[in-house]
Formats: sequence, structure tokens, C-alpha cells
Amino acid sequence: MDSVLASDDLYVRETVRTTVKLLIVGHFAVGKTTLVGTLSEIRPLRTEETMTQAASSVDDPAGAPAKNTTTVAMDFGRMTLNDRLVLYLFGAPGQRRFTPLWHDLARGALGALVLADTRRLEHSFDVMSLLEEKGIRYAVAVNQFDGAPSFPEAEVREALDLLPETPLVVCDAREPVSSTRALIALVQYLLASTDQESA
Ligand SMILES: Nc1nc2c(ncn2[C@@H]2O[C@H](COP(=O)(O)OP(=O)(O)OP(=O)(O)O)[C@@H](O)[C@H]2O)c(=O)[nH]1
Ligand SMILES: [Mg+2]
Repeated sequence: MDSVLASDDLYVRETVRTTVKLLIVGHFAVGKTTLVGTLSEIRPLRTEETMTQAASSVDDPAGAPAKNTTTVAMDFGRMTLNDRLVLYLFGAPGQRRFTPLWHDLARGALGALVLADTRRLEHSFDVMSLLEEKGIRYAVAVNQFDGAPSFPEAEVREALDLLPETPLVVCDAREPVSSTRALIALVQYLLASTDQESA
């Protein structure tokens, strides 16, 4: 696929025939805003707010001690994957208290990329069950933080209780090539599932 990550095109190309809405989801501080920012060819829309001391007892900042802002609504970005296909990326907060927001954000989404962190894999269950409740297919991308343990794929699959067909990849949300690979794994899975359904 011809990625145009380097492009700073403001407008969608005339050749584009398909636009797809995808969700970028995951628990607190797993790298959602970072990934949307890495992949977006337009200046991403962000809704970051400074966290208060009180928030640290609700959202565990252990994995990202320097973090002092959090997304309070959504992230939004756009990525032209090839001449004909544009992806709209919607980053959605994963905490259960944001469930009402999901009802709108998830509408029309073809699928979701779930970001996970090997230091707290169990924190991903809330978001995966929300997706399952909504019948949204997903792929999982482990965002490999510095110093986080790296486990064999089979162990991560077992810990997350993934179906055999659910794609699992490792990425660095700050890095365009590996983030693009993660998104391509999701898109290929969604296209294959859609083909199977229409066969
Ligand atoms: N080392 C490393 N740091 C990362 C990576 N991805 C994100 N970070 C850092 O981790 C912190 C959290 O990233 P965010 O992108 O804000 O995470 P988020 O999931 O959007 O967080 P919330 O919206 O608050 O839930 C930031 O300080 C990022 O710079 C990564 O792949 N590696
Ligand atoms: Mg965020």
C-alpha cells in the first residue's frame, strides 16, 4: 500500500473512493493520543485537559509518571492509506465512566485498534468488553513502552483472552512505520471479515 504519511495535504484526494471510520481505544495513558498524532496527516483535533491531583486516585498514572494531561472527549485524525482509501481515526477514552461518549463515537465505526500495555494488560478488559457489547471488531496493538516487559505472543493472547483470529501486533505509538503497520493489520482483518460475510 502506498502510504502518504509524509503528506501534509489538507484536502482529501479526488481519487479517494472509500472512507472508513476507525476507533483508537485503550485504557488510561496507553498512547491513544500519541498514536493518532503520529498517524494523522492533518493537525489532529485534541481535547486534552490538565489533570488535577484528585484524578491520580481515579486514573493510575504509574505507567506514565510525567503525564499531566488527559483526553476528556476524543482525538481525531485523518490518514490516507492509499489513493482510494482514507481512514478517519477517532481516539476514545477507555475508562468505563466515558461509556456514554462511546454511544456517539462508535456509531458507524468499522472497527477498532485496542492499544495495550504489557505492564497492565488487565486494564484492557473494560475496553474490549465495551467493543464486544457493541459488536465492533478489533485488533490489539501492544504499545511497547520503554522498560515494559515483552512477552511471547501466545502469553499475551492468553492473558487478554483473544480469539484466534484477532490480530495482535506490537507497535511504538510514537513511530509512524510501526503505527501504520498496526493500523494495516486492523484494516486487513476488517476487509477479510467483510469479504467472508458477503461470500
Ligand atoms: N516510551 C513510550 N512512551 C509513549 C509511547 N506512547 C505514548 N507514550 C507516552 O505515554 C504518555 C501517555 O500517552 P498518551 O498518548 O497521552 O496516552 P492516552 O492513551 O491518550 O492517555 P489518556 O487520553 O489520558 O487516556 C505520554 O507521555 C506519551 O508521550 C510509546 O510508545 N513509548
Ligand atoms: Mg489521550
